[in-house]
Amino acid sequence: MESVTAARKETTPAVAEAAPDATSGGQANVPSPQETDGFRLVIEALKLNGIDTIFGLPGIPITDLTRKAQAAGMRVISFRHEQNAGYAASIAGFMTRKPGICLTVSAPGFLNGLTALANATTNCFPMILISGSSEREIVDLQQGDYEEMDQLAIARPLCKAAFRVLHAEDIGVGIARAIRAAVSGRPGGVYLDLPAKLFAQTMAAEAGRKSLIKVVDPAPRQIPARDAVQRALELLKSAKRPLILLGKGAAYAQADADIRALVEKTGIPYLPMAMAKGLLPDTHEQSAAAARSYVLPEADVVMLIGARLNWLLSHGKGKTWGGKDAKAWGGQKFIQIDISPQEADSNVRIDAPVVGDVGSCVSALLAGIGATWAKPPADWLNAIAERKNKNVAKMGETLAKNPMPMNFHSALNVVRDIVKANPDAILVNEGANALDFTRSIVDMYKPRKRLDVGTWGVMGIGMGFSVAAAVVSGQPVIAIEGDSAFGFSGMEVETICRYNLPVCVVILNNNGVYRGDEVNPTGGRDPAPLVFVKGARYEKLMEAFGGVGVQATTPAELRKAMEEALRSRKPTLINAAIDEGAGTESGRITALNPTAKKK
Ligand code: ADP
Ligand code: TZD
Repeated sequence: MESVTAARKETTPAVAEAAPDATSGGQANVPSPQETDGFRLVIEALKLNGIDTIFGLPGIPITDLTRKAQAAGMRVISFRHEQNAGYAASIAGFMTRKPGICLTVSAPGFLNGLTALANATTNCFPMILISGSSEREIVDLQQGDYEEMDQLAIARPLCKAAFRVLHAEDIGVGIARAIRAAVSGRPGGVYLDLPAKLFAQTMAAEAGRKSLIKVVDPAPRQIPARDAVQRALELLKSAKRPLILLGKGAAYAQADADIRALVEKTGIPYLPMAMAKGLLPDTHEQSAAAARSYVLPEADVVMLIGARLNWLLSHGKGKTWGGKDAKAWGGQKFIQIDISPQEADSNVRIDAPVVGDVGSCVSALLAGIGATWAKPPADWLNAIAERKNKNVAKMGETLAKNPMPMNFHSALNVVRDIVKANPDAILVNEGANALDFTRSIVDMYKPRKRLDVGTWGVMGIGMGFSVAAAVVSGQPVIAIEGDSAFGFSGMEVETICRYNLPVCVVILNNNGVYRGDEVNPTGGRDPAPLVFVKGARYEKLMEAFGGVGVQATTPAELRKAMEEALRSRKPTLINAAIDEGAGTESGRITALNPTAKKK
């Protein structure tokens, strides 16, 4: 950093004078008591709005911002790569309904954070990526500044809104706009560009204080129209085989008691999407999760609550829904509760859109169903129960097997028990097989306890999500990771150790992407593209930073190590050796994988 800093001062003396290097410790530019500066105003604006944590990675021009934020009592969690800080911010946003803040340096740091910003927008997680940026005059004339990049233009298409603040007196408005954009309506990612010069700008302290905005009602309730609610209730009442689908929008809304009441009072079977698991306990008798492939094609009226009919639901049509071919409509009628008025009809016709926030919509529906609602026909419920019992029994048999080496089932049978015994623990999950099997095998008991790859199926969320989950909730975190998935963020085990977070990482290690038994068909020396070093000792990575590393080759060893991790709350990494032939290509989404026609 020294040499870069020196070079920057040399080439841009005027800038260096006006805005002393942010990494110098800030001594050169301490405002007088009557004055404030850009650094302080950013911090005060965030604090004023109840934002108490920053996830980021320091460097020019935001180094001093991280120091001063910590000095001002904020929690500043420093990562080893901005992408992980970004994922942390986004999931903190999901968990708290306050925008998670990711703070990065200019150009490369900004770009590293951008994947997480785009992912947050895709998943409807509220987040603000705040990046320092280089000098506008030089960037705009493309004169070759240190880390030169037109960041605002690049961020804009990947987020809900993007803003830049040039003057200290506008910081209050800039942060207020960013907060509103992130959390109101459909939540999403927001970019806030803060050029280096802004931080050192000074202004009168009193005027600065007055310029800040405490956002009133940042995510206003959106009450659904009465006729929309009525239309939905009538359609629901007419159903012979109704089904409720709960999505992560329902989990986000934190309307847990009303959602449960709606499901239970109507008696309608429900399916939780992955991150809606636990909204009602997965063991709930109305859960149709174990009969998913039966209920989707058979249902006649489906009520979506905070879930989109995207690829994860086969776009609401095709064979999954009983359609004759891949694109054919299965004949279901849909009710869709969503805060976004544009969501309805995105894939199939929505007969009863209810636009509003989940909390307001569900309470309006509850008021409408009253005390006399007839439960769904018994033959529908019985048919589901029959399938469910059969599948649960079959799964029980598979889980009870004890093959050597372990497979996904025998390892996840342990995880299932540990989560059952620790229902407050947060489960982070990524991989392909490691994801799909965990989702179906490990029951969740409480809302917002399962955090995973979401709408994009993105690898790399693991350690960022784990850090944020532990920091935000104070609860233990269990991260179930494919060995490939873990590699995307593995260096953050240092972060986990540094902050001494109660995170237990379990790597389901099958020596590669999807599985580890492929060979190079040419017989050449390079390994096949999907395989890794055999028997890699990932647990040593955790030991390197003072955490606990365990290699587990049997379910008993895995159980012992997980129990100990949860008891001790020490950063722990368990390297669970899984049969390298156990996985399938792309897990459950093999069909999306274009392959050459077999001869
Ligand atoms: P899943 O992947 O679980 O199916 P999606 O991410 O596809 O869920 O869908 C979430 C939906 O929830 C989005 O369409 C989003 O607009 C909606 N949503 C998010 N927050 C709220 C809220 N507070 N009230 C209503 N809808 C919401
Ligand atoms: N890169 C990114 C950012 N996201 C992705 N989803 C992928 C690549 C492709 N991909 C998957 O969809 S799953 C996966 C990759 C690389 C890893 C699967 O291997 P794993 O899990 O070891 O994590 P299993 O249990 O062996 O299947």
